[in-house]
Amino acid sequence: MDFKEVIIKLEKKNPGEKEFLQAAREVLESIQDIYNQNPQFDALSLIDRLLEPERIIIFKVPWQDDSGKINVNRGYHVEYNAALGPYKGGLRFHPNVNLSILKFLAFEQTFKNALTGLPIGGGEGGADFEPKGKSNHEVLRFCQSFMDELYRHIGPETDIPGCDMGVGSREIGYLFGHYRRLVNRFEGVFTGKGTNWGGSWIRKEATGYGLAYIVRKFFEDHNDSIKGKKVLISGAGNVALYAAEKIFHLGGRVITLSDTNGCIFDQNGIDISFVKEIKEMNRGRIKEYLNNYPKTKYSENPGDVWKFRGDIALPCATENELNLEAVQHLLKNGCQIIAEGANMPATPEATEYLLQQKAGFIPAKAANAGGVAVSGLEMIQNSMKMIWSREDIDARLHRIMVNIHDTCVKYGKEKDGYVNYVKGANVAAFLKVAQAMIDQGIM
Ligand code: NDP
Ligand code: 2IT
Repeated sequence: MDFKEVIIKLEKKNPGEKEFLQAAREVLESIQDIYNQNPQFDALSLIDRLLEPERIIIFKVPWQDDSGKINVNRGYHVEYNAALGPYKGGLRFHPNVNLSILKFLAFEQTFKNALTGLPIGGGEGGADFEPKGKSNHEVLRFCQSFMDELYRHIGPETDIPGCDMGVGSREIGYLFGHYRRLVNRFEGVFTGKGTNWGGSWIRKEATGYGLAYIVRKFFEDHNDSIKGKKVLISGAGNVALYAAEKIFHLGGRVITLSDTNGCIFDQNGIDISFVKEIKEMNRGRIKEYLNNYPKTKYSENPGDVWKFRGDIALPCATENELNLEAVQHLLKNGCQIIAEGANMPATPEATEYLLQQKAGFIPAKAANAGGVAVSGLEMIQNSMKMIWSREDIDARLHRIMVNIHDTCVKYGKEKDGYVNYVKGANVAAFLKVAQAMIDQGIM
């Protein structure tokens, strides 16, 4: 099977869906060999079936702002593939949300979830709504209107949304509260819930902590450690902050963070607790860091993060934030590993260059799987009506990340010893999803 033809067909069928096509091309490139070595895959048209989401819902979300004006946003829910379990993935509220972005996220999520080893399929939803700058009441009204439609499509055994950009504990609370009221049932239909009403310990921290754990395992395999390493991180949201916190616990020094307005650089190490206060508690701007640390360098270009010298680079902001020039800079400056906290932060050219250079590079579906893994653990706890301890969840998260790392090594190690984590992650996940689809008949 020539995958060039598959790509041409996919482009025709999904015109203009830049991000979805980008994510699909990367996976196709990795799995082409294994696909062709197993003729049963093609005999069963597996690739065509995998490239089509099972269901997409698009709906209107009207809501009233504080001035009384009625606004209309567009809501989406992409139920990509449930061969391994109910649809599971985040909800994203961001002004640039469109079908292509949510399809790319749901497609990636299907493979990522397979790597966790938990019984979860892949999905993603969201809306082109900007929570930034809105009052709590406006966010509440938006979430209620969004849920007025979404509640029909989700359920603890069907589809369980969780956090992504612009959706954190506040939004999950508002969404869950309205769902509960609409269906008159208290059930584990969301993850990322408050720990006093069914949420799991460590879910908030899980993506960032998991990212640090997989990087630690990478260094252990090279008889090295995170201790004393300089770490460049982009973003200052959920993923970035908890990656920074765990890196600090493990003895690394986080020297950059960013938001959409700019980035900060402190050679001596950033005070993570203060950034948490600015971003998590006050929903402020990263620039406010200078109020307490006036000597910190600030640039109005968030992309400047990659110009500094660091041993580890963790892009944790958004897709396509790390381009070819940035990775060339990083490698020239001696960066030993780039691990993706965000989904698809490296552009295709950057990814290609990193693999050509045989650089240490762990792609998102392996590196940031800790978040959805703990979401999976939250679902298990909810269905057992039990709460596991913080220590227990942390240990399970750690085991899952080490296992994902080793799975990538198993499927991605090349003859010269270089580990192509992109290939490893894609092949391992594909084989798992493909087998489940074959077992279940034609779907
Ligand atoms: P948040 O909304 O909590 O934070 C996003 C952060 O990134 C904000 O600080 C935002 O700045 C910043 N940002 C966004 N775009 C840019 C940009 N172009 N340049 C610089 N900074 C930018 O989102 P999350 O931390 O939850 O998500 C970040 C990434 O991680 C996304 O790709 C998401 O899909 C992925 N992810 C999230 C998981 C989760 O559980 N939350 C799990 C796995 C992956 P500002 O404050 O100015 O908006
Ligand atoms: O990209 C991701 O893995 C997430 N946004 C987490 C989704 C979830 O359901 O916890």
